[in-house]
Amino acid sequence: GMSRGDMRVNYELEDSFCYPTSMMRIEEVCASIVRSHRETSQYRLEELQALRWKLFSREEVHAYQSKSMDEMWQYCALRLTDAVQYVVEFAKRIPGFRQLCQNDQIVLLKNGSMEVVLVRMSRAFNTENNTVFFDGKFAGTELFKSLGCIDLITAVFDFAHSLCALRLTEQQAALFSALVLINSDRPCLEERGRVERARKEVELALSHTLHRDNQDGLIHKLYQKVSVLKSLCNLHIEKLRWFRQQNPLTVHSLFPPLYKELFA
Ligand code: MHQ
Repeated sequence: GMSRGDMRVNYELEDSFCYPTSMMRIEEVCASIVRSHRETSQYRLEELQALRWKLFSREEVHAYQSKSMDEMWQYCALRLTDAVQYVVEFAKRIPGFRQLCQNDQIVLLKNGSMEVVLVRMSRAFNTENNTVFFDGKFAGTELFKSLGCIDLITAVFDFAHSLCALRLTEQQAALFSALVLINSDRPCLEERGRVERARKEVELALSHTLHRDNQDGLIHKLYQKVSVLKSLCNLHIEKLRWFRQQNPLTVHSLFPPLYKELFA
């Protein structure tokens, strides 16, 4: 006769017939992107939550403000490059990204890694006092004064604030990060069709997750953020050009190679 075990197998088969294969595929895409995000998030959310009231003292802020522009740019470029490296690792762990040709992977990272860093910034942001986790403690905009581009810093902080207001879950943030990265509108893609298909899957995964979370309305708010991200990254590159005009040797010999490759 038939044992209970066989019955269970039959039920599982039946279950999978009820779902269209594409739905199982979407669940898989969701799970792998969320896992990639979790494994490469640099800081865990609980870690950041526990530290959110650890602020720099007045003296420490003053020490950062007294650094030369040169020194502060070098330091921030280093911190930013660390963060970018985690984003590169995130990308490499997404199946839909890994399957693209090397040229297109590089194009997507060149155009999107800073955008993903800015999405990730909202995890490390405390909206109650407008501070971000930087170098072990929480810092306000004034700490970055010596960079000489407070307009960029203010815009970046405003963005983090507005993204925090959406109160994304880690899963939603992971899928939004993948959406920002896998963008088939980037110039110089060799296999645009494949990037489009990979993007469609991420879009489905994101809308599926938002639907399940009863937050379908978030999708258009997230798409609005994409254009802000692009303008922030352009502003960052513009500021870097401005800095390089004054300190070409610093950029040339003291900035991390990956930073130069991506932004200079
Ligand atoms: C990441 C952790 C993280 C690390 C570094 C002018 C210039 C070179 C940069 C943080 C702009 C200055 C960055 C360091 C400023 C906007 C940069 C400098 C999430 C992102 C986060 C918090 C970065 C956010 C942006 C910062 C503060 O897991």
